[in-house]
Amino acid sequence: MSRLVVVSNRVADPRKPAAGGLAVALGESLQQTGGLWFGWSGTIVEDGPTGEGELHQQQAGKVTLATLDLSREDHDSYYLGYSNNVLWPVFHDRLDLANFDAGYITGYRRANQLFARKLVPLLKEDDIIWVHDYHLIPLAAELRAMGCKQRIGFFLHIPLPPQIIMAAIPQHEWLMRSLFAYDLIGFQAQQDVQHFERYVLNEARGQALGDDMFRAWNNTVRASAFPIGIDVDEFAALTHAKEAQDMYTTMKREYSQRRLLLGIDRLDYSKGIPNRVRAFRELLANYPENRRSATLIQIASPTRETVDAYGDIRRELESLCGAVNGDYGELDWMPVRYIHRMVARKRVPGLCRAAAVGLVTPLRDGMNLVAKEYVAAQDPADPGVLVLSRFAGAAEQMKEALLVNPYDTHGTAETIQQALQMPLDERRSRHQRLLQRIRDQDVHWWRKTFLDTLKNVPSERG
Ligand code: ADQ
Repeated sequence: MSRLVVVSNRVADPRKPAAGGLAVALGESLQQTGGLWFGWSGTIVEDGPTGEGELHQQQAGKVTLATLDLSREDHDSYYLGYSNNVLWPVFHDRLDLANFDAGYITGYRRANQLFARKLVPLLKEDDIIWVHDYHLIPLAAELRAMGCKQRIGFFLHIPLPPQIIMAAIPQHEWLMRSLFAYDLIGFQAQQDVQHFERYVLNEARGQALGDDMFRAWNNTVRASAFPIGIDVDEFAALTHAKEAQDMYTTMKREYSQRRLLLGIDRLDYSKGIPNRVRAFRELLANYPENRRSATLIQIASPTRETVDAYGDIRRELESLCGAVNGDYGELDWMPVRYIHRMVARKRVPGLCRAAAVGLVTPLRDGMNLVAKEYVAAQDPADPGVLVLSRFAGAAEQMKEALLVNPYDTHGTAETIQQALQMPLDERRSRHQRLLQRIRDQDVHWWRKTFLDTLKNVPSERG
């Protein structure tokens, strides 16, 4: 069995539950094959030389974790700059928030070259390499330039934008050409594959060969959708564990007279949280019977706070929540509870189960795992209703949710009202079908399908 090598910006010890579902899922294959997980250590060396970094190796069971320090300049241009100020906003259709500083691309390339240079000596001839996410798009091209012939797959966790938006990135052609150094590109949704196809046909003047095979720049690659899932069984077990049960009981007691609506996100502009609060406000305005009853709990954990756009969204949200509470709140009822913190993973299922409505309304999202977690946590006998943005990758799979356009405040408010009013038998039948789908295509299915496809994809590189 070939050894699996995973490369991602950050690395986690797959044996620790805090590592999260993805790490645990990748960890399974890494353990089975005595694999290697390679990435940034999280350490920034303040006065370190650019393009250099110390490599650390440690064992986590059968898995080797190899991590690399980054100099301040590499970190700022590769991670904060190009990854989070160019690729993240543009890939989420937010050209207005992109900063095409010319220095960023140099650092992005330099860091990818550094990753490749440090990885090559650790590789074996028949390794299977799986690279994750937008930080590392050019990694395979750098590895190929250093002579690597191994099979290399890439999974993009965020959306691929339409051709016309992609074309706004000054280095778009270089980025897309870099993708052709992989043997397999995995996207979250069919729509991302369509965006890729349009780019290849119209911008690169390449060809679609059928069976998800594409040819451009004298290379052939397979590009398919592999919607990422959650570990449904693990999440169900968490739901029945003490912490989640306690959370559920507390919420049910505290809000016994109320209907809970829940949002759980990183505080990112792609997640559409202000739009959600505006829709909630409209619900209270248009359907007064929800006053003193409907309560929105919005948990928004801090993220990337050194990037300007994140400070802006925080201020906007605080002011919106304050205004709704000021306008509609009563001495014994606050319409919005906004918490700018991470909640402990073990408590998430209990919170989800206590909520009559799960609000997952991003303006754009690669997949959105909270949508799947909300469904997995419900009591099948009396499940809550998922209100889901049509712009989340999850919407392609989760058609039985109530799909909304989060830009349409009025329409979203109407749909939330529909969710609050939905009869029990309809809630049950929608939930049953959603649960079946997320069970059939869970995170283990995702990992296995991607890796099986990567092993079998025709490769010109031997
Ligand atoms: P993220 O944008 O981070 O990831 P998402 O899928 O929504 O997104 O959530 C990841 C996990 O973080 C979930 O397990 C969720 O429960 C947890 N989480 C989020 N906010 C939290 C909070 N405030 N407190 C506690 N836990 C919280 C990217 C892409 C997504 C894609 C994932 C996986 O942007 O579209 O689904 O990768 O590929």
